[in-house]
Amino acid sequence: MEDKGISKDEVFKFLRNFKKQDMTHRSGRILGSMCTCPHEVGLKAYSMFSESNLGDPGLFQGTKIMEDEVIAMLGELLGKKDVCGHIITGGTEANIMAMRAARNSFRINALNSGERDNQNSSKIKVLKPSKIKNLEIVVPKSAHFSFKKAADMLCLKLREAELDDNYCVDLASVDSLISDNTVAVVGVAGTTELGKVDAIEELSKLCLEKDIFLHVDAAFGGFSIPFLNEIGYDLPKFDFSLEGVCSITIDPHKMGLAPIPTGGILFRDKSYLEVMSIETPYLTEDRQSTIVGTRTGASTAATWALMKYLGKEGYQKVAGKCMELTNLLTQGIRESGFELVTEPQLNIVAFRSPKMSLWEVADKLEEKGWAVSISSYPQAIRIVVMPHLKREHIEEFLDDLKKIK
Ligand code: 0PR
Repeated sequence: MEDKGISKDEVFKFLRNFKKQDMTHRSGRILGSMCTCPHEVGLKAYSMFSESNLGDPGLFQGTKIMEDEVIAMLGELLGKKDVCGHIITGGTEANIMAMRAARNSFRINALNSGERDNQNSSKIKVLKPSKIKNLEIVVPKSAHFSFKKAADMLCLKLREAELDDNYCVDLASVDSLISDNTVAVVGVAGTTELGKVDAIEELSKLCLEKDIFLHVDAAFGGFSIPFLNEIGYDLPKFDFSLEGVCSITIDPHKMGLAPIPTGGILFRDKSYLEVMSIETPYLTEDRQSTIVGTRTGASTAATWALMKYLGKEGYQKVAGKCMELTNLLTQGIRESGFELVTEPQLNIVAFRSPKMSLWEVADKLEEKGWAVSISSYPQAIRIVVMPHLKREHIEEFLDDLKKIK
């Protein structure tokens, strides 16, 4: 850092130079990202609330009201209006919070000799972590790597369930991995690599029967599946209408068009937040359940503004358009002599060449200026058809694909 500052003009000249080196979603060249161009209405709301800190909500009561309203709107979208939760940084933080809530409530239940009490917060005790050891979570092999972080941070053993022929979690495999030490089972509604929706209804039955916390990671699918079903798609149930579902991750910064970072975590009832709450002696609220302390209210304002502005109709159009382009892409991929590894359920397409290696295809696409990503299981070129992609981008990509064949 220099002793004396430089002029504003100089600062912004430097910034523009850095910016030039970044890719933009708007260019249509980013094909492997789950993020997209934030909507202008969200950006405006975001900048209006850049000083609000939901870590100390008493100081920002208007923002807190908005957070409660956003959580209620998200809950309603996902089958239960009276849910609890927070707007946080993204899917990783949401999944870590869900695993923390599951672990802590498991411990409390175990300490209370197995009795589940979700209503009465006065029964919550100070926990002695050393008392209960070797706790585990069962996640599909397709689950996002954030569960590995959660397991590491929370000292949980990660048990990975196999997938079926459609790359959804295999229920028999989940069942076989459940033990007396299982604190949570995870299902995914929109897997990171292939956009698959697990059989959450079946997982819900299993978890109810075995009295295990079920978390649904709908970071990607949460902002599209409900809207697609409203316009005639037939995607499986995955939300709080299924009694066994205890928590859901839903990310406004993915299909919700909100600025980065905006994630969402919802819990069926407030006891799950209470089991994570820590005393905060000098703040305006005496307990806090989130992982981070200082937490922007700008993400909340952006999500509130977008949900109000776009309404269901707006989000139906966004999700519907992405699916139309997904169909155009899959058709073109087949016609160009490439193979889809599976039929897309959402707006993610994975394919490979019958002749060239994966890396050869990826390199050739990169040479032509396309930023694709590679899925690990099964290995394939992966394209996420996000709202920043337009018909002309898909057509241009398909032209290039034909050329490299
Ligand atoms: N759950 C699921 C199902 C996800 O797909 C992701 C991220 C997460 C949780 C974690 O969310 P955060 O990254 O918000 O914490 N999925 C993308 C991925 O890892 C995120 C991403 C976005 C990656 C843009 C690259 C990129 O350019 O692939």
